[in-house]
Amino acid sequence: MSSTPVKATGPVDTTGKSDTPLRGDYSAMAADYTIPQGWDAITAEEHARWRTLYDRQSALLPRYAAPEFMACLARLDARDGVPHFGRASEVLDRATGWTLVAVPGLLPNDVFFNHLAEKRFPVTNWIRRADEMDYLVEPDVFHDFFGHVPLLMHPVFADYLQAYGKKGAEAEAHGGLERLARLYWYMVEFGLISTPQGLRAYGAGMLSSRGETQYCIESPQPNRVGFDLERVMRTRYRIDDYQETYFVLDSFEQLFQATARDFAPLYAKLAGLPDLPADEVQPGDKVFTVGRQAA
Ligand code: HBI
Ligand code: FE
Repeated sequence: MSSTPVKATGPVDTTGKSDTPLRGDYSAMAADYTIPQGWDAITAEEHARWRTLYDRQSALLPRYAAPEFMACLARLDARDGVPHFGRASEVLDRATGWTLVAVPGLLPNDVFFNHLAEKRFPVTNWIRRADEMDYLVEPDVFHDFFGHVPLLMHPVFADYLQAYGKKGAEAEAHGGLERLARLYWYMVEFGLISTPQGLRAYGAGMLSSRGETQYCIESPQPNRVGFDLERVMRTRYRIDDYQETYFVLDSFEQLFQATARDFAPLYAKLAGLPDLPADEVQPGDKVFTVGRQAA
């Protein structure tokens, strides 16, 4: 099973339905949903669980992960236990000006976007239980830190994520939230990138999941389609299983360049077009087949 985070329900519902409570403690948070990390209260058993997850995923990286992801992860020196967000923020700040803030879990879209726009990445402060090593409903500290933080050390990707966050207010104003969420889901959580050695994973949702790290590169089942902003914004996605389509970047620069335009006219144009299913190749798609680059 995938450990990809499903969309929140409950106090910070990001999908319009609120039926199950969220794991984190939202009772003592600041107005911007931040909380103290509570690093000193992390138990030896929790640090050991972090090391198990870290070592298990790290073993897969040389075969499946983008080289940039591996190089950035190494600079964070985060193997020994659940990272101290303040100390990790010092390393991150020197690299790209980003810092980490501890949060109880998923945030309302507007709060989340505002943190990204100000180069603060929200990291959940709790770790999954021992019986959740392979499947997790909400993102925990391992998904958020191991999955998302490494590429915040990469200047181009870090600039993309800030530019993405700045698009939040525009999306709220122009009915584009769902489309902006798809851009995050496909290109931050589940993105692939083309390299001279073949396709590699860089998305946080796949690289924090043992099963999906391998599946997204090796399985003949999902579609792998060259990145196109409108195509991504029109394409629905699954939240409770491996993805049926992965989008492939030529470079992180390509993703950053895609945000260097107003999205409002795009939202207006797409409003008149039907959504696309997650499991179908479309006319005009640049299709990558397993084992070879695009035909
Ligand atoms: N909150 N903490 C947290 N982490 C996320 O990744 C996150 C979120 N809230 C909303 C959200 N992601 C998605 O809806 C994005 O598409 C905005
Ligand atoms: Fe995530």
